[in-house]
Amino acid sequence: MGAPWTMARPMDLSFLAQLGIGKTNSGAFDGTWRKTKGEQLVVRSPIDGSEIGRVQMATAQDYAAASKAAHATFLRWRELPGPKRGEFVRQIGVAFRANKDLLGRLISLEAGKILQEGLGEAQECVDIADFATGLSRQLYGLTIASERQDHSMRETWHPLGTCGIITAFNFPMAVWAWNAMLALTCGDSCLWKPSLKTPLSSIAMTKLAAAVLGKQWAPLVALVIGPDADVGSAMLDDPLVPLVSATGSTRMGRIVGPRVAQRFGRSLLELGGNNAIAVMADADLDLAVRATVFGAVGTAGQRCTTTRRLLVHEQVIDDLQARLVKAFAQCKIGNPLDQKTLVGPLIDEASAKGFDHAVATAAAQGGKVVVGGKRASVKGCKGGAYVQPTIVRCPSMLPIVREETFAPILYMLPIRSLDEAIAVNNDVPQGLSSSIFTADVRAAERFLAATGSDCGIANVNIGTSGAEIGGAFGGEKETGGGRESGSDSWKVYMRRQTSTVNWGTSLPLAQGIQFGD
Ligand code: UN1
Repeated sequence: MGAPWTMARPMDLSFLAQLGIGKTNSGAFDGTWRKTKGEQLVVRSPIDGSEIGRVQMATAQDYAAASKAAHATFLRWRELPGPKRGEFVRQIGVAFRANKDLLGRLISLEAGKILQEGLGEAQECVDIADFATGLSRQLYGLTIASERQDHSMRETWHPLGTCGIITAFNFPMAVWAWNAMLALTCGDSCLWKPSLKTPLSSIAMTKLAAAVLGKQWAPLVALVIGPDADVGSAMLDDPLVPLVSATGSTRMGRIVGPRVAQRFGRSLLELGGNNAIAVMADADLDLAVRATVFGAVGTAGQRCTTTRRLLVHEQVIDDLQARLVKAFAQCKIGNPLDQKTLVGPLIDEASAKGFDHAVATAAAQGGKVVVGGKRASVKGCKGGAYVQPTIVRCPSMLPIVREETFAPILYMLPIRSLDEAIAVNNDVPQGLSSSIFTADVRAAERFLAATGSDCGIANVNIGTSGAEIGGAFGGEKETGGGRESGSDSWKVYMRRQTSTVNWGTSLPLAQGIQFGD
């Protein structure tokens, strides 16, 4: 792995064929690849803007066919015992594992993240398949003490139906895998609407999973690549889709949540983050620097969990700033397939404009750019949108700091106490990830307490990004409240049933009610 994929032939596309991707690809899978009649989508690599493939997009008709097939297959799939479903999921994980290098490279090519992070994302797909395999034997319910004589009460979990999965460009494979592997184990079918910026990743994953599932079960991993107005809209209103799991912007979530609720569907929302690291005066600054660089600069600042705010005790802020300025300036910006690169391109020019706008706005509002702040040009990658990792020193929470800009901009603010760190951490509309660097166990525990961070993820002495799949992933407030991946997140993919059984010979009523006797 590695060597042949470096700068020598960075845009060698021949490996795509090994993932079943051709020059022109169908944008809808309902068990077979449909002859779609939608517009043709030209897929470009953010690395240099060059074309890497085409997709004939799905129409509303293709959507309906995929939804129907997914639902029909669900009706049979739900009858299979959980561990039998888990065996399919295990084999899908084996396929991910066997193709990890190719998948990592495709992520790098299509989403622009550096190869190491592309491989990390492919590994996340393997990990969640392993997790879901084990889960298939652990879809536990409860037995509950009944108040009535000779009665037993229990709670069981049953398959729900088709799970609609809407994913963003920044995790073009893993977010689907988090949802799909759990959904399949839980006895559901899946219907995936990927970002139009990363359709080839979705085709590759669907082909791998469908090959394992075989003809009989392949519609469980249905796919529709098409515009929001056609296929996205159809999914939100589709009564055959009881759960829509959507990852993306808060703006998107504001549309998805109410639309799905309108028909009493369930939605699982993973929306914007505005994640802070608090660095206390007693923190290990070496650790804090490393965690901050990975959190702010990794994936070119395009993770939901990216560190966007650094809240630093005034006693150490100048020291930390000097170290970070040095570290940021040393991050190599370049082609993400080059092993030395730490910062790849932003997804597109619109994102780079967002970066320019945020930097200019921060400066206008009283922030000072202490490193970065400009576009970068990368040799051989003229068509890509590259920017410098940037730190803006802010006197306080400027208005722009409340907004999520999907780019490597870190706002650095002084704080004077733990209480202030917590208050500033919580003083944004979003609530995804947070962390504190301190050697003081009291401060750490206070940050994690009910009166501490209000985020779905709160860490100590590690950064805000790079969560493991074993935990429940998601956040509060404008982040949307959803939880996916590990822990008991699987419960949202199932329906809960409470059953009371009378094994006696009389009919006592609950609450001791006497009715007519
Ligand atoms: C996202 O940015 O949408 O914790 C998800 C992380 C990754 C997932 C990020 N495991 O950074």
